Amino acid sequence: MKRSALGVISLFVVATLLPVGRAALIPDVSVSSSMLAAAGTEVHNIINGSGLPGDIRALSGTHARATKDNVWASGYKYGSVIFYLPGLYRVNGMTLWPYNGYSIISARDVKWYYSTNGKDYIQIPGAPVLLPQGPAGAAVEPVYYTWPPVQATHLRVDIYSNWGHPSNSGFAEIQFDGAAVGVPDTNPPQPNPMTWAVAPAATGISEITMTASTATDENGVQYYFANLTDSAHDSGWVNEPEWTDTGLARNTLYEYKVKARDCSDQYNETGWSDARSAATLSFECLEYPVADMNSDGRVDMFELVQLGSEWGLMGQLSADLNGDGVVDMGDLLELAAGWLACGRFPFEACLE
Ligand SMILES: [Ca+2]
Ligand SMILES: [Ca+2]
Ligand SMILES: [Ca+2]
Ligand SMILES: [Ca+2]
Repeated sequence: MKRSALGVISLFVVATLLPVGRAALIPDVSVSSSMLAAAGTEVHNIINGSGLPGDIRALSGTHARATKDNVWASGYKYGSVIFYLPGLYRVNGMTLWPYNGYSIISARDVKWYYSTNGKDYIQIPGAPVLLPQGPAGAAVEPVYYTWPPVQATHLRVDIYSNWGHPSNSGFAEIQFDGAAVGVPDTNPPQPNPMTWAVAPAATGISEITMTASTATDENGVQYYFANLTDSAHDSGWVNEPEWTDTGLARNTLYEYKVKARDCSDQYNETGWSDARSAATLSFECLEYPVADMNSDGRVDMFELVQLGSEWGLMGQLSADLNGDGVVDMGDLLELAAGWLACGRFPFEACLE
């Protein structure tokens, strides 16, 4: 029972993620398996769109409740299923509908492989190794997976266990996501135009940090941050969506835009994001003088006015610099001793 509940939870979590970064359905995939078939099912039921809306292959949509004509239960618990792609494809994900008949048949522990010759297989980095259990005798929602693209003519899944059945493992449907190799990429990354995940913000007197939305593209992405105030500070093309502009002037407003491009031969670019600005700090406080009541690193008119406003009062007061419970001449002497003490960096900020 515990495993069953876990399966439902993991299915829910994965299935609610949006299918981001998807390329396109790889059409006309065929399949074979050494695992035979049970209950009148056939292995091609997992790749021919059976049970999907209109019984048409797709990367999304609900798979109807299991019948012998739309799912596959194997005759063995363990084994391999081989998928034959209609050419060389860059494969970057799949949509999987877990077995939804007698649901303990759902394949559980698996490994995914790719090949360009049908003989030598390499495990796909980032492909799932634990699959969720499908519902029992009900329609099943798609589960989306993506991984860094691999080029393949063949894919293979090795099945090591199921969700509890003594002898059969299976799926409702599997469809792969990718693009034919040799077909030019004409689509820029998403989102297009680019957007901000975290708007530019100062992190000191000379640095502003910003984060673009993480873009997706089947050929990978790069980002370009433009400093509209001083183009000498543009980032150039960088691989990470977070970027820090350094060596800036202090107390200065800078404006930024960001765009992304894919890493295909076409370098398709998104549109620019909207412009956002941030000002570097005018100073940083290296230390706080004893009489600095407002923690701005300097003892000045603020403190004198504060002392005047609390003059003669008793209790917990910010101007009670010597801590004797009353604001009086003793505190004024402390303030005078520390007058214009300054712990700001750079030092010019002490004179402003
Ligand atoms: Ca099916
Ligand atoms: Ca692209
Ligand atoms: Ca102060
Ligand atoms: Ca005092």
